[in-house]
Amino acid sequence: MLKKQAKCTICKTKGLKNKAIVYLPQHRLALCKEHYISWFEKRVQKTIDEFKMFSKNEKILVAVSGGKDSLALWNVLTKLGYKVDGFYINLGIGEYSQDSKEKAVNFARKINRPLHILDLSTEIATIPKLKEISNRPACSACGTVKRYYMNKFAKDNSYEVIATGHNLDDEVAVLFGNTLRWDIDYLKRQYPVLKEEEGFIKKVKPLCKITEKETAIYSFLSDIDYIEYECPFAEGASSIEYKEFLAKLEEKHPGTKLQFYTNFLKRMYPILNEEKKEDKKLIKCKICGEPSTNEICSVCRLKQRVGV
Ligand code: Q46
Ligand code: ZN
Ligand code: ZN
Repeated sequence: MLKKQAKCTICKTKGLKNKAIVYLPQHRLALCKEHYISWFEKRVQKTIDEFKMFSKNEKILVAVSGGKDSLALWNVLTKLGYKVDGFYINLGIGEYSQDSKEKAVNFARKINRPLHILDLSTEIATIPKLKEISNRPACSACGTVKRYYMNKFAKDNSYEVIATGHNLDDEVAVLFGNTLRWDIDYLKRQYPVLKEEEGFIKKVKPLCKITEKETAIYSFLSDIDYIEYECPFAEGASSIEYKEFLAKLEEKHPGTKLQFYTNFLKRMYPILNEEKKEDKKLIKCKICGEPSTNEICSVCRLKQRVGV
């Protein structure tokens, strides 16, 4: 909660008396609009530097969903002077896809950057159709095809890095779930940078230390028009339950989420990756040539089931 009449912490140091509109308890800061926006952008820059994510010479592709995180990310990176284009996948999920596409297209126009659009219905099939045919949860088929087409598109169009809008809440919820299951294989790979490896482009998460709420405030203060409702398939995902639980903890003990995540990266991640066990060998899919752990990759298998 923001104390009534609180003054901006940064303004105060400059002898100014601007009222704070945002209070960040875990950082002990109260900020005015201008200083909140610059705090947010500096924090993203710091994360990029800390994890050596990319440089200003690299061609970056940001995965745009039309939601606040991906649009805020595109906005910040562009303002920070990076060369970033957008990539939107039309998943064919009724009204949700129509509305989110409109937001992505309008935003690209606003910041005057190219937005590439890939239509899943012409590549393979829409998500509702894939869910029906594959008999798998929508999100599992969706995750597989999104990863595949994003990577393939980036490679075919000589992008060097893929940036996604995953925020601290997303990362902490996944970390929490993986820890509950002691899923070592996933924990070993939970890092804000996934290095380029055979057939895979480097992937980064520059918002990994910023909460969903902080991104929402940034988007609001920056006049970013984003889709405000979730994909209908998101309902019931266990990560939402984890997020609710973690939000309660955070309320009682501000800073818990950030600590859980950063201490994992600092203390646990290196231990998990100490022994360099050979990961499952990647081979090329016999049909499309993309990297895969099986002779035929999961997208080509899905395609076979769809009959395309
Ligand atoms: S878009 Fe796809 Fe999400 Fe919708 S079907 Fe699930 S994974 S919830 S980020
Ligand atoms: Zn200020
Ligand atoms: Zn394939």
